[in-house]
Amino acid sequence: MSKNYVDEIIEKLGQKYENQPEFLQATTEVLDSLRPVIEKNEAVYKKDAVLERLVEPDRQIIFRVPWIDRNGDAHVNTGYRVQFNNAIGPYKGGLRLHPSVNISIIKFLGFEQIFKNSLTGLPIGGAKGGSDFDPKGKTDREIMSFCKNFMLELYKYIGADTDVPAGDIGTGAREIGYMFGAYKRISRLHEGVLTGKGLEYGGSLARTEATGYGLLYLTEEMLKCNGIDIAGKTVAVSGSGNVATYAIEKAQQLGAKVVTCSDSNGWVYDPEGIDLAALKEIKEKNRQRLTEYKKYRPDSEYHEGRGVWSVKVDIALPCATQNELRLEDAEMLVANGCIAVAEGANMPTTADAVKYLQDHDILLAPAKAANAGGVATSALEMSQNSERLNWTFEEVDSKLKNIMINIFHNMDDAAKKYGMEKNYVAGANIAGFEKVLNAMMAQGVC
Ligand code: NDP
Ligand code: 2IT
Repeated sequence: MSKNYVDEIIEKLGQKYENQPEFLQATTEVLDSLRPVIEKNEAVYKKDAVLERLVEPDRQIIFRVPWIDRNGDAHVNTGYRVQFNNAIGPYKGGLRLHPSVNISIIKFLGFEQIFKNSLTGLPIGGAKGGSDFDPKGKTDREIMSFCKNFMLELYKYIGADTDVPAGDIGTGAREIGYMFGAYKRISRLHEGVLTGKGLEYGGSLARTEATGYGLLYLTEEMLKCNGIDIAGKTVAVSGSGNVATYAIEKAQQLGAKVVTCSDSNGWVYDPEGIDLAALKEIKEKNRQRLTEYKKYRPDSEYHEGRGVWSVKVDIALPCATQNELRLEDAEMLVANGCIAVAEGANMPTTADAVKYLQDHDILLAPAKAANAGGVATSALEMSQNSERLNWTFEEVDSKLKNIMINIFHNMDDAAKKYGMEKNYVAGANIAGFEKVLNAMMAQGVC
């Protein structure tokens, strides 16, 4: 018997990109979920090479970024922008600045972004970019030098109706500001070419909070639909950046107690609940390490290394980076009675950990759905830029909440429709894919 179409593509990808493990991890999970959709009309999709076109980016731009340090010495990093798929709208996705960045990571993120953006219900395609530049410990001037030089090349490929980058790990309001300044100067256009902009020059209220808040809106809805109230629950959060901070804020507002957070050096356990004001001062204002936290909360514990998933909690919210929640962590969470995991970071759970959690009936909200609030609010920023108006915080926040509730129900319905009730991983992949598939089929082979 000849191999089915999905297996054929998974095998080809494995051969062609054996040195891109994160990209293979992301594509294998998605393609595996899409089997029931593809099988319905396999011959037609195969004839049109739908899956080949889905897994190969429209284009991958890789460029040199020189910058000058505080001593006047020049350095060079590699810049990336992978424009993956624009079937349903302009390319959209963040820029990651972290020394671990490589083409595999940018491709996995860009691929995931296609389905995430589709799930938002808004007209945005998938892309991702960034650089192996390390912003940690750099002065503002060094960051500025990098960002201006990064945009000196990137500007050629982006635009308000072409490709709209935004923040991600290592790229926050400061970096977006420097990049926007460079774009404006080069192009002479004051347009919505980036999202996550400052409020004074086209940014949207609630974009800073959106990913973390959205994560909690979706988690609350998922729990509610499974007969569970989030109020009173104990929560472990990893990370202490943009997503983690506002996940903690909203979890606390909803009456849950968050007892952990982390950075790449270590983690904090605060049994009385994380002091959010202290965390914001340490991370957002002072850009310091989490070792500082104990100065604000003497009764808390700081541990070097990994460990947030060893604490007994009801809910786990990984909000740092890919593959940070591994099989041994999943085993500890289950053993400690955890009921739900919702992914704030992109692909934070390894494939074997996903399987273990699902096999043990843990409610698992995948990143594509759970962290889509950030990019959804970016799309709302684009709308505001287009109409040259600013909406109130309440208006944006209530739209965000509706979007997250809709995403939950769309993935829940898709899982049920294909006989995989409560498999939200499959549900999100299918629901995100169906719209992109229909658009690709309607637009012909291109
Ligand atoms: P930030 O740069 O604001 O924060 C990242 C946090 O994760 C920091 O605490 C950082 O610690 C930690 N971290 C990063 N890399 C590693 C690593 N390799 N090992 C351990 N810890 C690490 O980024 P965001 O909060 O914006 O992003 C977090 C995650 O959420 C990412 O997966 C991102 O792709 C995803 N995401 C972000 C969105 C957004 O709108 N910002 C939207 C949707 C998803 P340290 O400071 O020590 O490096
Ligand atoms: O992973 C993500 O969705 C983001 N980093 C946000 C992208 C965006 O365009 O707001």
